[in-house]
Amino acid sequence: MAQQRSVHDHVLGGIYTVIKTKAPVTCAEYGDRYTLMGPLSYKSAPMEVEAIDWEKPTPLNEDGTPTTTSVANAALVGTLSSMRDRGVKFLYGRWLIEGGPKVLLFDTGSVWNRLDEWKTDLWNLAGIPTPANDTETNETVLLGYLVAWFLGEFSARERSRAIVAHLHEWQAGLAIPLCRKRHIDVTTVFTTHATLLGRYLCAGSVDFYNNLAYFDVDHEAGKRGIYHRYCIERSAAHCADVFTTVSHITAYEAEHLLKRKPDGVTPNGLNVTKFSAMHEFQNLHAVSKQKINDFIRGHFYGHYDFDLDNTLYFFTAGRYEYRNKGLDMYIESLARLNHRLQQSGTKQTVVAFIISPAATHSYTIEALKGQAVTKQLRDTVTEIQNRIGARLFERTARYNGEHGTEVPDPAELLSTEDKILLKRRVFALRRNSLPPVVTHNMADDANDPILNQVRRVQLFNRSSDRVKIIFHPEFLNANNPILGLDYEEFVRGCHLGVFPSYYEPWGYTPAECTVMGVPSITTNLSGFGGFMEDLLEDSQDYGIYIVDRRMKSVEDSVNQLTDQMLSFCQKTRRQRINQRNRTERLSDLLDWKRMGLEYAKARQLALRRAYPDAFEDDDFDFESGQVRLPRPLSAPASPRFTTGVVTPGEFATLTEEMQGLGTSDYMGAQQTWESLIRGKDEEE
Ligand code: G6P
Ligand code: 1S3
Repeated sequence: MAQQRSVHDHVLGGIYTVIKTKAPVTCAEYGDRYTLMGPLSYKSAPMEVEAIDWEKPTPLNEDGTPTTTSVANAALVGTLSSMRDRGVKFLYGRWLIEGGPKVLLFDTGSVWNRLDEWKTDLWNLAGIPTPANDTETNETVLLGYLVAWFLGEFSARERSRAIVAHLHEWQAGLAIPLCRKRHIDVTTVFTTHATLLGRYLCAGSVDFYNNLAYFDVDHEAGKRGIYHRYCIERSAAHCADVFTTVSHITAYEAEHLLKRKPDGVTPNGLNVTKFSAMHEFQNLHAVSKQKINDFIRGHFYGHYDFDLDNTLYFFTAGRYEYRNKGLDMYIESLARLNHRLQQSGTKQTVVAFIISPAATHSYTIEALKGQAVTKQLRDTVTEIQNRIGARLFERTARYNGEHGTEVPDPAELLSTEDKILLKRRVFALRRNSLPPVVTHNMADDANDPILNQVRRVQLFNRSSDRVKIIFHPEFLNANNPILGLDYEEFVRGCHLGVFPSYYEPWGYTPAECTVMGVPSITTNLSGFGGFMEDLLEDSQDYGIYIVDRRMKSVEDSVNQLTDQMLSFCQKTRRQRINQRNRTERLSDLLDWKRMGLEYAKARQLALRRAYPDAFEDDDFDFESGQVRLPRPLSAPASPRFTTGVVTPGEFATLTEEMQGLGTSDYMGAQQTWESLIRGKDEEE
C-alpha cells in the first residue's frame, strides 16, 4: 500500500515528511552508520523513540580486535559521555519507524545557561546578531552549537572514516558555519525547502518571480524583522560543501535571495509500496467515497437535492497560507466553474473542500446537528427495516395455503407507529438556512481571507449552485465527529486535488495524490509541477494538470484553472477510472528509491570536495576506502526506466559542471518518459 502522511505529519509539515519517509532508503544504504539529529521533545519522544543503552560495550572480533562498529561506537560513547559530563541532556535511541534509524535528540533546555555565551560567540565569529526575544532563533542557536559540539568531538575520535553531515533548513543549519569556522573534519550538505525571504515576499503582494534578481535582500529581510534569521540561512548556504534545494524553481530563488547558486536539486520522494492487486486502489476510492457521501448527506440536510452518483469531490489541503498556497485562485476559479456548469444546464454537482487549519472555537452547532439528524434518520430507517423484515417473515411463515395470500400486502408492513416515527425524523430535516460553508466557529470570521473570498464570489451553497463549498479549518482525523476520515482515506475518496500554489518549493499534496491514483492540478511555480512538466510531454493525460502561473497573467491562469476543472467534470466515469490508473502508474517516479539517488549524489559531491585526494582516480573504491562512501543505491527496479533513462538528478545536475551554467538551465531539459509509461496502456 502507499504510505501517506499521518495527521501528526501534516501538523508538522512537509520537511518532517521528507526526513521521515526518506529514512528507510538512507538506512538501507548506511545501516547503523546513519544517525539523525534534532531537538528533543519530552512530550512526543517516549512514544516515538526506543532508548539505546549506548554505554554498553560493543562485541569485538573473535580474535579480540575491535570491529569497525566498535571503533565507531567508542567514538560515540566518548563523545556522548563527554557531553553528558558537561551537563548536556539527550536521548539516543531508535526511531520507531520503518528502517529503525538511530536518532540523537538534544534537550536544548539543558544548555539554556550557555545561550548568551554562544550568542556572543556567534556575533564574534560570524557577525550574526541574535535578538533576545526570538524563541525560534534561540532554539536554533542552542541546537546549532550542540550539533557542532557533537560533530567536533566525534570527528576528533573517529579518524578512520569520513563524516557527512546533511542539514535541512535554517533552524538546523547553524552548525554548518560553526563547523567551517572551527575546521571540524566533516563534510556538509545544506538543503533548503524554501527560503525565508521568498516565503515572506510571496505572502505579500509583490510580483516575486519577475523581480527576484532585483530585491535588496538585506533591506527586505530587515524590514520584515528577520534579518538575523536570514543571516543564519545565508551563512549555512555559503559555508556548506554542497548546497541543494528541493526543486529547480527554489534553486533559482536561492541563487538570487541567498546569493549562492545551489549545486543541484534533491527532490522529495515518498515511500511507495504497491498493492498486490492492481486495482485495489480503485476499490479504496469507492469505499472512501461512500464515507464522504455520508458526510455530505448530513451537511446538506434539508438541501440535499443533488445526486451523489453525479457528484464530484474536489479538494485543496495544506497550511493556511492564503496566497502562497493559491487559495485565492482556487475559490475564484470555483466561482467561474459554478457559472459555467450552471450555463451548461448540467445536473452535475461539484463539492469543493478546503482543508486548512485556522483558529476556531470548535464545530458549529449547525454542522453537528446535520450529522445528528441524518444519523437519527438512518437509525430509524434501520429499525423500521428490521421490523418490516420480522413482519414479512412472520406473515410468510404462517402461510395457511389460502390462494393469493402467499405474499402480504406491502402497505400493511409499515405500521402507523413506524410512519409517525419516520415523519418526525423527516420533519427534523427541515431547515431555514443554507448549508454552511464552514464547519467550525471561526475565531475571526469577519476577517478570514477564505470566507471573505467566498462571500465576494457568493458561493453560498444555494440549491442552484452547481459548485458547493465546504471549508474544514482543521486537519482531518478519523476520530473527528464531522468528516471523520484520516487524510489518506479522504484523498482516496476524492476525485481531484487542486493546488494552484504561488509559492511552493515542492508541494507534497499533489505528489501524495499521485501515488494514491488521484488526479491533481498544480502550477508551474511549484517544485512538483515543474518536475512533472519536465518528465511528461502531456502530463494532463496522466491526471497531472499544470496551471501556468509563470508566463500568464492572473486572469489567464484563473481561466486556465477553470477550464481544467471543467474538462475534468466532462469526463465519463470510465474516463475517470482510466485516468486514475494512469496517475497511479506515475508513482514510481516519486519513490524515494529513485529520488534518494540525488541525496547519494549530493553526499558523494560533498566527499569529493572535502577529500579531493581520495578521488584522484576515478576508480576510487566506493566500498572500502579510507573515505567512507556509501554504495550507491541500486538502479530502480522498474524496467520502464532502464532504457537509458535518467535519474531525477539528470535535471538536478549535482556535479561540478553545474557551476558554469546559467540560471536558465534550472528549467531542465525536456525528457520524455511518456512513451515508456504509455507502454502499459493496454492494461486499462
Ligand atoms: C472505482 C471502483 C468502481 C467505481 C468507481 C467510481 O473505480 O472500482 O467500482 O464505479 O471507482 O468512480 P467515480 O470516479 O465515479 O467515483
Ligand atoms: C516546505 O514546506 P512548506 O509547505 O512550508 O517544504 C516541503 C518539503 O520539502 C515542500 O513540499 C513545501 O513546498 C515547502 O513549503
